[in-house]
Amino acid sequence: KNFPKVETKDDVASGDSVAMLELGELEPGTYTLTGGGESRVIEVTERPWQAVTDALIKGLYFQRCDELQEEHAGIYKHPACHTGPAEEWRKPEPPIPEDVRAQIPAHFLKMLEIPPEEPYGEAPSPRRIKGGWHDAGDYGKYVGPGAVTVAHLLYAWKLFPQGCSDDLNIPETGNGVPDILNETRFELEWILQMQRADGAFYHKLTSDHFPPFIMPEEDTQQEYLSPISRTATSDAVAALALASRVYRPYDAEFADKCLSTALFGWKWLTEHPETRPYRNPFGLQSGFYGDGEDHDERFWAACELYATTGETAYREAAEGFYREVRKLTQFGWAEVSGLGALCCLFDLKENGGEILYDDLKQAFLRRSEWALLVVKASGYGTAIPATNYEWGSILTSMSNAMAMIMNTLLTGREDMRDAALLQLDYALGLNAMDLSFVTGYGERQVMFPHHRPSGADGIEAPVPGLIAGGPNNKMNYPTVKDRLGDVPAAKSYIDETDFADMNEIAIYWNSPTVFVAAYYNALTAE
Ligand code: 9MR
Ligand code: 9MR
Ligand code: ZN
Repeated sequence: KNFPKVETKDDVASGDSVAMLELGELEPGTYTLTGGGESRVIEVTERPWQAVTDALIKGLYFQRCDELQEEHAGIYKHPACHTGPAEEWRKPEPPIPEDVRAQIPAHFLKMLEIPPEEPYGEAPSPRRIKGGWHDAGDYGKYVGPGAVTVAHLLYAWKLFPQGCSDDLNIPETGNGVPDILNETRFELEWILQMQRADGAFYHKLTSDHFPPFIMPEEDTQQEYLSPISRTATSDAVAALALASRVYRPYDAEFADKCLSTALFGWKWLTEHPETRPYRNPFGLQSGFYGDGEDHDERFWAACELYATTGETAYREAAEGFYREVRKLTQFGWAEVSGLGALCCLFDLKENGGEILYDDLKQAFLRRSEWALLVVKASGYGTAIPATNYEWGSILTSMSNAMAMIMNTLLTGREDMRDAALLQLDYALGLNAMDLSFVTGYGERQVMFPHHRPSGADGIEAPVPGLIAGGPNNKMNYPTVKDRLGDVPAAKSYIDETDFADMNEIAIYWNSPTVFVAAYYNALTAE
């Protein structure tokens, strides 16, 4: 078949000139596409997104802080890791010497004015905290990002159960609970252990500095429970309240535990209404996940508690925080308003009333138009503004895809549905790098993610089903700046292990991609 010549479009982010070819509807089979002196083989199948959706969920299994048995992990098996007792961080802050202070950038100094959170009561005796997913390329475990990941997965399952396969070959497979819920529970069980005696949640459980590229079981550094944070506490409350609804039909006792833990956390939050951003105490050099704003986290928590309990107090709290939140199409670790929107639009629905449903829906629909505009402005149809390629740019693409999918669920609009699909395509290779950012998938795929097990296991292929953060020209390592030179934003990417700023993987980049992939996978299941 010959295709007519198509108009090309300038893609500002990459400097490429891009022609998008509409192939029409194709019967399953293998096709060869030739043009411009190149040729590509295209395979058309009935369920093109099944394998990759499965792999992206299973990717989280590979992040488990646990023994990975050969039966489930194959060549990527490893012994149990991080098995020592965790200690609460209680080291006093040394004063900053004047000459050091003089070198600290002003915005950072401002942050240092925030006093670190005080510990509560007697130091708890060191205890083993089991499980949880390693956050990313490092072995830290962080409550807020973990809770957000949980929410992406639980909403994927709630909205697109047919898109989430139940045969992932994980230890719980076949226990009568859908595998996506089995995998997510592994993180929830860890979050439950991260509550302090007063109800607040520790921000993270990590060693005091990043280990070198060694296998997890070789990382025997002391793990510390960091100070608590309001954002971690709110995120945990939200995820646990949501989980108590999702898991109730399978395990009422677990659902009760999630809810009582969430309620205790909420009580702490109401007793500590002031915003006070987390700050890493001196000496604790693992991931920061700093966030100056906690209205969106509190909003999300109140929405989930209202959806779970139906009690007016939570509704009023959610309505109060709603006045402070605007970024309803964002679903990342720092900005969780979108997760509150998911709860309101698809769980509360009309029960949300005038503010949490009618008003929020209008505001959400308006905001999601912006995502579509970004797609239209891009030659490749990528939902990342050309000036916004930052660390973890994949999150912007996936958040916008989630928003456009939610729009199409509410309105039936096909332009939104198709624009969201271009984001999954982007992740899988329809991008200026001509590269799939998902390990193990695609003709040309990421081979050297910043991921300690992949770097240390002596196996050529990286652990499969993980997604790299992608191009970044905003907050780079100085060495990266030199290497990249003047390449355009969407090409600011190097597939080398060292570059965490472009090539690290993270659980909360996998999970929104699961949400997006599960939606399309479910469509082909019908
Ligand atoms: O490997 C670390 C990665 O997980 C973090 O996201 C990143 C944050 O800056 O830091 C990486 O660790 C590097 C450390 O910051 C500096 N020394 C080299 C470490 C490995 O590249
Ligand atoms: O995802 C985080 C990204 O938004 C930040 O710009 C970046 C630098 O602060 O940190 C990323 O999070 C890293 C975390 O701090 C430590 N574990 C690995 C995470 C992914 O790179
Ligand atoms: Zn571990």
